[in-house]
Amino acid sequence: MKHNVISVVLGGGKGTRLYPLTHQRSKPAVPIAGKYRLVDIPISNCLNSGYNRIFVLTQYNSASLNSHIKNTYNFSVFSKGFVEILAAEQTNEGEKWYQGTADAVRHLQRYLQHHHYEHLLILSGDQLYQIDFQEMIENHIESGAEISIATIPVNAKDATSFGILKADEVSNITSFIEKPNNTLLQGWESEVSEEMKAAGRVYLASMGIYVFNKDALVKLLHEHDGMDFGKELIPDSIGDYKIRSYEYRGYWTDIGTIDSFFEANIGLTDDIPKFNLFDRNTIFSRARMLPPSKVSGTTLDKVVVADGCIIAGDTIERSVIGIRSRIGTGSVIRSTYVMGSDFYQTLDEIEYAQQLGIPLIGVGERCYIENAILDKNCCIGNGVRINGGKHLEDGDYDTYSVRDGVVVVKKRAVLPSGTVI
Ligand code: ADQ
Ligand code: ADP
Repeated sequence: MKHNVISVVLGGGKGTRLYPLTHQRSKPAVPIAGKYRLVDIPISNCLNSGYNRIFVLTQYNSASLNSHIKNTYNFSVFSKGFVEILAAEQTNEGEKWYQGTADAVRHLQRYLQHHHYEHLLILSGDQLYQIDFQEMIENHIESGAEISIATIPVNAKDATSFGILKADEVSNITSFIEKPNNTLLQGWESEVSEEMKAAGRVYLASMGIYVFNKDALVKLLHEHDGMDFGKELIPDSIGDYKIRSYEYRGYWTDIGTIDSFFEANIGLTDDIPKFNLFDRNTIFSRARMLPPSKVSGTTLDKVVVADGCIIAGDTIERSVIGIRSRIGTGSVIRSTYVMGSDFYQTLDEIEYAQQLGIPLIGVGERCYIENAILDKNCCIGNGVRINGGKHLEDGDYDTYSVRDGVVVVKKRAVLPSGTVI
């Protein structure tokens, strides 16, 4: 490998915008596309780019994230590769959580001292994209930059959720503003391609993906006591460091909210999805040795089905069906992400639950489910009707939440037969 890179995945945001999916797990552990977890995306991008020394910084020392990383990313003894989780509470400096993204990397420096590297690649843990980081780092080195930020044009509506920047004709960043409100946006337009202009995407947004030269990072973190890259360190370093915009042209989406998480998952069922799972680049995840999925009497249209499912429903359309899902006879599922379950019930357990009238794990018989996310291990009884959509107001209830019209049934929730949402 010609570049000497260590990658850092920032996986520790509070994840409040992904509640209730983040109620019982850390954000990087949220299951995506029926069989992966969010953290697999940035890690796979690193591995596919040839960078195999990776730290994952998280606030929660989540057992499920730890076991996922431990069981998935095992390198051979001949490799120097590692994927290591550093949880905020494990540090000796104090009980305090990381105060922000820069603070998290500041804590990491202690561990980095033991490693030889020239560039630090800093990534978000909640984005869906496929990027060749080698090309980005090549570009960074050739340009003589000290810091590079991956950027993408966005429209005015989205611009308020991102760091927005301006760059000169040779892509050196000249100004940066973090999440400007509408009134501040004027004057932040950039020269973009005709295609982007036609789509109204005239603001150059930071993708929250940074390449730092080691020396520049050490100096920056030493000179500035800011806690956050986007809010403080990047805007503060303009003029003092050579910072470059690396404009990315592929598909990229921030999946920080339920709405964007839902769209990203359902989007996988398109004929040619923007995020292509069926690509030469592997998306790595846990090898589970599950049996193949079994389907009987079901009409499936635009459906992504993971391993180990037992499907006997009537119709499933534009949906993602996750590992070990059970779907009962006569059920109809539309525009829904069923995450699946962590384990199978045995035939004895099934018989016992049926005797007591307790819904089984999975979706029961004759259900109608539309515009929903069913978290793992949900027990949906018979004849349950979930009709998500914009007519529903946002809210939080015992067994489910509604966000932007999407009904999110909580992990392990039991919806008795006949429930209507
Ligand atoms: P946000 O995504 O809103 O904006 P932030 O909340 O700092 O910024 O999260 C960035 C990443 O770091 C996320 O993956 C998050 O989970 C993680 N993270 C947040 N706080 C952390 C902490 N204390 N410890 C560890 N990890 C943490 C950022 C930039 C914007 C840019 C967008 C692009 O600030 O400029 O436009 O990313 O999505
Ligand atoms: P995944 O395939 O999503 O990584 P695992 O197969 O590792 O999930 O299982 C996830 C969790 O479910 C683990 O903590 C495991 O111990 C737990 N689990 C497995 N079988 C059962 C069971 N029969 N009852 C309760 N929990 C179980």
